[in-house]
Parts: sequence; structure tokens; C-alpha cells
Amino acid sequence: MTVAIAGADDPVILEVVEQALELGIANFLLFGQAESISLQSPNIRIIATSSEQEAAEKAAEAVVNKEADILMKGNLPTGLILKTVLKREYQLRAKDLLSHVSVFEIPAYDKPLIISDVAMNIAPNEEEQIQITHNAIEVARKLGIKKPKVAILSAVEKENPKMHSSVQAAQVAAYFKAFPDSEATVEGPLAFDNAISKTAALHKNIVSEVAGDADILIVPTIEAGNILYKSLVYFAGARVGGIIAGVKVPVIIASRSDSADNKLASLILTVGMIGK
Ligand code: COD
Repeated sequence: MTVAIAGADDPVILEVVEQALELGIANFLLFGQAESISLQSPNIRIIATSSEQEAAEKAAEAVVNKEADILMKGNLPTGLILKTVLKREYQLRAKDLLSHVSVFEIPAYDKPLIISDVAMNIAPNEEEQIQITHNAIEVARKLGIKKPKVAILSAVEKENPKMHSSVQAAQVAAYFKAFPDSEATVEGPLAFDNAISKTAALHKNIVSEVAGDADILIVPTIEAGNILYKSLVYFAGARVGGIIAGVKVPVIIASRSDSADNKLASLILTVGMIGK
């Protein structure tokens, strides 16, 4: 595998590259300010760029031209790499809607937990939330979860016409229920606690296959998702890997403040999913 990193001039990213080289999982094309990239290895090539925009475009072109297999965001804004991936001339879109999917390993939860969309779609409407759910299910299945249990989150488990996210969650769940043979069980609205805690679900008398045992949480907005993501990392000791789903090539988007460990997790997650 060859990974093109846009904005590789960053100590944390270089630590990730070093660790990945030690593990022998990838070769790298490093795009960024060459004077700040001190690594030397036969398995890396440094391509000097003079702006963040140029780094994003050159790295994207490397995957478009098949010089690299994976595109990874380094030290540049998330919006910039997302806008670059969306450029029509690159023809990187495989689905109508691209979305961010993060996979968590949380000490207090007994299995991986997928959360989407915490970093790309800002305030998805019903149709977009359905596509976000499809994309997350596809990732879960690639990770070996045969029939993922999906909770469409709100702040409550009953529809409240005054709370838009609860109404939309019910509509998204109804859409999936119309296909009973589908590859996932989707329910909503569910509040965070009754999606992931059997005790909380029992307490509220929620009888559901998903409640208390979710594999996937679909959040109503980027703000809710981003705050949940960062709470899990900072307060719950979670490890996380993040990718963009719906693109023809794997795209890794970890937050700039993520640790080297979490960025390496994103890379390992992506390499593991290729070809599945
Ligand atoms: N999937 C497919 N196509 C899309 C998507 C998507 N998710 N988003 C936009 N498009 C298409 C539109 O249909 C249009 O054709 C074109 O792309 C441009 O659309 P705009 O003008 O809405 O898109 P942009 O380029 O202004 O913004 C797209 C972003 C993804 C950059 C934007 O939604 C964004 O800023 N998201 C939040 C990113 C962020 O700040 N994350 C931080 C958390 S760490």
C-alpha cells in the first residue's frame, strides 16, 4: 500500500509514518513543507509543496493517478481536504453522498462502536441521514459485523414534534423497516444512554433489538457527533479511527488534535478494509 499524506509536515504525522514503516504496513508519499520533514527511508518520497491547498491537491492527484492507494489528511484543515476530494474533475465520488465514519474502541463498551457523521455532513436532512446510515452499515459489514444494530440518535426515545431530530430519526428508522430483509436492524429515535446501555434501556421499558447493544450510532448533527467523539477520546480513554465512506479510494480523516496512536489506528483500519 502507498499512502499519500497531504500536509505531512507535522511531528505527530511523522511519528505515525515512522510507526507504520516499523510495522511494514505501507509506503508513503509525503506532501508538505520539505524542510519540516526530517524522515529518511527508502519507503518514503517527499514532495515539496508551498501551500496547504497545493499539498491537498497534489496528494489527491496521486491517488487519482494511482501512484498511491490511500489519501490521508495530515496537518491541514478538514474542510480543505473534503473540498478537494469532492472536486468533480477528480471523479473520486462513488456514492451520491460522502460521509465520515469513525470506529471507536471504548474501554467501557464490549465491542467496537461506529459513529457517523462527526466530521463531514453538517446538518443532514432525512435523505442524507439515510445515506449516512447506509455508508456506516457498509463499513460495519466490511469490519465483519454481519447484521449491524443501528441507533438513530436524538435526545429522547419517543418522537416529539418539537424536537426535529427525534422526528427525523423515526422517519429514517421507518425507511429501513420497510426493507425487513436488509443487512442491518435500524431503530430510532433512541437517546444515547438507551442505545448503548441495557440497564438504561430496561429502565425505560424499551423493548428493542438495538437498545443497549448498538454497533452504530447515527448522530443528528456534526456538532452533536463531534462533541460525542471528543468526549469519548478525552474522558473515556477511547481509541478511534476515522475514514470517509462513499469514495472510490480510501480517505483517512483524523482530527488534527488526535494522537499518533489514533492516527495509526485510522491507517490500520483502512489498510485492513481494502479489498473487502
Ligand atoms: N457528499 C457528496 N457531495 C457533496 C457533499 C457530500 N457530503 N457535500 C457537498 N457535496 C457536493 C455538493 O453537492 C456540491 O456539488 C459540491 O459538493 C459543493 O457543495 P458545497 O458548496 O455545499 O460544499 P463545500 O465544498 O462548501 O463544503 C463541503 C464540506 C464537506 C467542506 C462542508 O460540508 C464542511 O465544511 N463540512 C464540515 C467539515 C468540518 O469542518 N469538519 C470539522 C470537524 S473535525
